Amino acid sequence: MGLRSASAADITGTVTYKGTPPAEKEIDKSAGEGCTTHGAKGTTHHYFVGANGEFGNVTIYLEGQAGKNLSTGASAPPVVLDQKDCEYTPVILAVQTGQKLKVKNSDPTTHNVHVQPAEGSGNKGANPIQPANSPDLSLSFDKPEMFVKVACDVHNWMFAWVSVFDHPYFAVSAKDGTFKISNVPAGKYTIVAEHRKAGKATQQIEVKDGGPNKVEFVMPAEAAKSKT
Ligand SMILES: [Cu+2]
Repeated sequence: MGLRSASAADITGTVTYKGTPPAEKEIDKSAGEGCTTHGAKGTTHHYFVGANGEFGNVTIYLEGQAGKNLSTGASAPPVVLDQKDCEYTPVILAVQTGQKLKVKNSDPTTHNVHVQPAEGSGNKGANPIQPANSPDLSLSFDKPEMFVKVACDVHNWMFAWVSVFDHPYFAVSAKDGTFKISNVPAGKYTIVAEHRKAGKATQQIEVKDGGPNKVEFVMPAEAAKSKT
């Protein structure tokens, strides 16, 4: 870790989707052997929006923390990506540089895990094959990058996106739209909520010892700007 101020606190908050999200596309898994234990029909999972707009799977992070050598990824517990019924669970993940991404195959079929960083990102691509009942794969990333694409070439509907940070100040919102970024040194920050389709929303926050340090995001960002 780099230098830390003496006091630190958690940032908690919620993300709400305002309006009706675009409909998901249907996917047909019937061509995939071992994919249909729970039915052949699926959908894309771009928007995780609850009945009251609770917006899950949004990546939230503090801006301006990159390049400060703050990553604790080497000692952080692994983040798990499972493959179940030929779908990724979860589809949105976030890790630190050097943190293990453990990939499981819970299916009775073969997947490959095609990791596709953007060109020039500094992250290496990979495409390991993972037959049924094979050991978990362990992947990691060297450089910060938003939404590294992970796909399966056997099942062309399988996608997951992994964001990589070189600091620990990020979270992915849960199904109920809540998130928590732990142990943030006291101070002023720009906090960003980013979603692959709904864009970015930013806010300023001053983190104080003893809190409450709450942030409420409304997305898409246009809706946030126009809210009264
Ligand atoms: Cu697959």
